[in-house]
Amino acid sequence: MPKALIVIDAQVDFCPGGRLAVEGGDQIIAPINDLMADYDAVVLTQDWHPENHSSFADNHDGAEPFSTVEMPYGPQVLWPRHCVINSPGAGFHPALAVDVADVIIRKGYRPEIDSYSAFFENDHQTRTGLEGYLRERGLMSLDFVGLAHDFCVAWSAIDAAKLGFNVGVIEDATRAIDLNGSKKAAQDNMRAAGVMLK
Ligand code: VGL
Ligand code: ZN
Repeated sequence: MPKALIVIDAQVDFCPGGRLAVEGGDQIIAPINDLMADYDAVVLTQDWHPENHSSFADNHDGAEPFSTVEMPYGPQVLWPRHCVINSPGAGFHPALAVDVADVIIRKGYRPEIDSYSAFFENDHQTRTGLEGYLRERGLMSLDFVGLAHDFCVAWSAIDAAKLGFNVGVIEDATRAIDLNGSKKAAQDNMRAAGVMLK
């Protein structure tokens, strides 16, 4: 079965020194590059937020980063400002092998809604178009890597499993934010959805 490697948000702001740094985030870049040759296609995602994005704590009066608010589409964690469109932090890690990517999916560019998953925005309804791209190319087996394990990687992998793809997560090539036990919860939710943790 043709298979794709989906590299989630391997961006400067999620690596040490970035605005929403994930511990050890830079350590996974070389392993991800090495994995690419084993796949029929490589997909990169890029978190890509406008200045007025509703997931930024500083766009909510008095809100602290890492607190949760209720949005029309459900609960939403408020993050430090990160991956602002065209800012250096929104760029891919400089060592990532971007040239070999078949397609780059941007997400989170609508001010009113966040998008952790590469397939659906956080309302679980608005589609990014990635499912159609993969199906048209017959890429029904997917392995996920990248940042962050417990948010964008997990949400993407769970959506892919629900959509009927054969899904794995290569955990050594991910790193977690681990907010209030979110890594363990993400692992439990992925297993329950039929995602293979490799
Ligand atoms: C992510 C929080 C906010 C991620 C993106 O890539 O996991 N997390 N935006
Ligand atoms: Zn984001």
